Order: sequence, then structure tokens, then C-alpha cells
Amino acid sequence: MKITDAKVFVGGPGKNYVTLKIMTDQGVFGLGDATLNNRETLPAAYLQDYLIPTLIGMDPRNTEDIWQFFYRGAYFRGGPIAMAAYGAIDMALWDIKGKLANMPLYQLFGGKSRDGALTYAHAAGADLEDLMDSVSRYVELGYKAVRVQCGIPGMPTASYAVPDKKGGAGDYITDFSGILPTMEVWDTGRYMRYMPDALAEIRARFGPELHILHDVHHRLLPREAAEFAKAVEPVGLYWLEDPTPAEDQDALRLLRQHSTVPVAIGEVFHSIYQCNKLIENELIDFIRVAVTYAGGITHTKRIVDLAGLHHVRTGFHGAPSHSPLSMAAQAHLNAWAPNFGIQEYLVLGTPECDALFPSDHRLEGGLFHVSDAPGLGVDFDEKEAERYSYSPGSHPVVRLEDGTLWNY
Ligand code: GCO
Ligand code: MG
Repeated sequence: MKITDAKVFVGGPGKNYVTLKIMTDQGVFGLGDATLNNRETLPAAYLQDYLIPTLIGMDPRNTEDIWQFFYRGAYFRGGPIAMAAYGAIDMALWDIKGKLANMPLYQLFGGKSRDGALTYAHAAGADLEDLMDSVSRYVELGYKAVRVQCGIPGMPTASYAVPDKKGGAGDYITDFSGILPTMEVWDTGRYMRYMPDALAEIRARFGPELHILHDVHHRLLPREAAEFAKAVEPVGLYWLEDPTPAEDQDALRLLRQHSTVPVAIGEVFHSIYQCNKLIENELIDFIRVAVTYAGGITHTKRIVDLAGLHHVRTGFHGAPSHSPLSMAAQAHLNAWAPNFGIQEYLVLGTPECDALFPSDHRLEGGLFHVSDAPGLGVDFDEKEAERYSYSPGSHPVVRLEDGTLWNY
């Protein structure tokens, strides 16, 4: 069996999904996602210029060898752009394997460990009341877990994932007006003084059952993160996410010495070598990698297995930039993983998105139910894809009030 051709598409309804389609001499095709938010054209070019020409003629069933070929064969290994490109190939090859076996991918991993996977959505508000309204809407929709972010009184600008006016939560993560970033101004002191009580009020309003998550988005120094974690402990958070920048793994030791708050890290990691120490030293509780830029299913599964040895559960990244293809790959891993924790899932199911990526994966009562169709269980309508093209976007850049550049 041979790979005969592969094509890359960039675009989508209000998104820049990078979709790879791999064709074979037996008529079976596979789909994969290489969407690296706000840098989408780069994995697309890496695929087109370097990987696809090499891929033609390979046996698509050799998922492992093909992964090793690209990773080890590159000499300059890894990095998020390359790993997103390998990830897309890997997802597409698993999709082909599932179709050949006529089984959904979770069956090839070891079958189902659960019927529905717990998901969380993003609640956000310009202020605390606005956030409470947003949480209520998700609770009414049946979500059992929500991530909460709100505006901080006196903060010079809206900060991470917070709308600048009430009821204004939209696609606050990517600004599609161009590649020039807007600027957020951040004040750690205001955040640290306000947020613990705000989280306590959310807990008081919604009671003990709701899983409450909060994302610090890398903004604190290690000592501040330890103090913050201690302060929010009575809230009983499901997790505290990215309290410090991800590069400094030892930073977590201080937090661990001072608090038992569960810690989730890893959405920017693209390799097991960026999280093996965090996992082996049991400095985190949830690993946040995504199949998209952690090298696809083959590499992510390796991370999940290592995590399982150390009581670390999964909480795969599922920000709104992820395509239905990577969310499907994660859904199959979530259905199987013995150490599954939770899945970030923002409903993608607009009519336009469903037309582009038809599938019967579904969200019900805050639980994600994986499709039983062979492979990933997602199709791709190339005719629909012709309606879309790349549109440049950006993340905000963060500065302190004196102008010092800070962590987004
Ligand atoms: C999350 C993330 C996102 C990122 C986004 C950047 O927890 O979902 O922090 O919100 O900001 O993925 O592209
Ligand atoms: Mg995050």
C-alpha cells in the first residue's frame, strides 16, 4: 500500500484551519490538522515544501516509522511548527489505519474506558457579575465544568480572555484584523488582590458540585504563584492553569511546597522532553498538550502513558483555534485513556463548520461522545473549503504599566 498524494488547505469559517488530506493507492484517504494558531501558514509550508514530497510512495500503515523518519530524520528536531506538521501527518495516517480496520480509533488504542468525556467551556466577563451570567449560561447548557476569567477592577486594559465590555465574550483569543497585535496592560498586584475573593464568590454562588477552573496564562513569578495558589485553595478549584511561564519547570516546586491546588500545564509544549521532568517529579496534576502541536497521536499517546505512571491526568488543550479533526483525535484518546481528566471544548458546531467537517461526534450535557465511525470519524468537504482562505490574525502582546514586556 502506498501514499499517492497529499494536499494542504488553509482556511475555515472565521478560522485558519490547516487541514491535510493524504491519498493512497487503495482509495482510502486520511485527514489531519496542523493548525498552529496565528502561525498557520508555517506548518502548511513545512508540509508542502519538505514533508509531502518525501511522503509520496511511503506505506501509510507504518505510522510509527514515518513519525520517527520525520522527527529523527530532520536533524534540527522538533519545535511547534515541525511538530504540528508531523502531527497532521500522524493523525491522517491513524485515520487511514482506522478506516482500513473499519474501527473507530479508540478501539485501536484499547477500547473505551468511559461513555462520555467530561468537558469544560470558557466563561468570561468584563466584571464579576458579567462572569457569573456567563457561568450560568454554561450551567444551563449542562456543563459540569467551566473555566472562569474576569475583568479586574482598575486593571489598565482587559486582560487574558476577558471581554472589554459586558456580554462581549467572542473570539477574544485571536484578533483577525491583521498580524499587528493589540496590547494588554497587566498589573500583577491588582490581579492577586482581587481574583482569590472573586473565585470564592463564584464558588459560593454555584455551590460545591461545579468544577471551577482558572487560567493564569503564565503571568506570575514563582513566588507570586505560590502565594496565589495558597490564597485560592479554599475555593476547591478543579485546576489552576499555567500559573508561571512554562519554560521554568523548577518554578513549580515552590508552588507545590506551599499549596495542594491542582496544577495544569502544557498547552504550549510540543514534546515529551518538555514535560517528562514535570511529570516524573509529580509537579503537575494535569498535562495540557494537544495532539496538533505535540506531534500527533503517536507522540501524545506516549506522553499520556508516561503521565499515567505518575497520577497525572489529561486535560488536552482545546482552545477555539483547534479544528474538528484534532478535537476528534483527542476525543478518541479521551475515550480510551485510563488517566483521562477533562477536555477543554468550545462548541465548534456552527452550521458552516459542520458543513466543512461533517461528523457525528457530539456534546451532550457537558460530556463529549465520540463517534463510532471508522478512523477519526470526521470528513472534509473540499467544495465547501473553496469558500475559505487564510486571513491573518494575532494574539495580544502584554506589557506592564511601565512598558516592560510581559507574558501573554
Ligand atoms: C487555553 C489557552 C488559550 C490560548 C490560545 C492561544 O487555555 O485555552 O490558554 O486560550 O490563549 O490557545 O492561541
Ligand atoms: Mg490556557
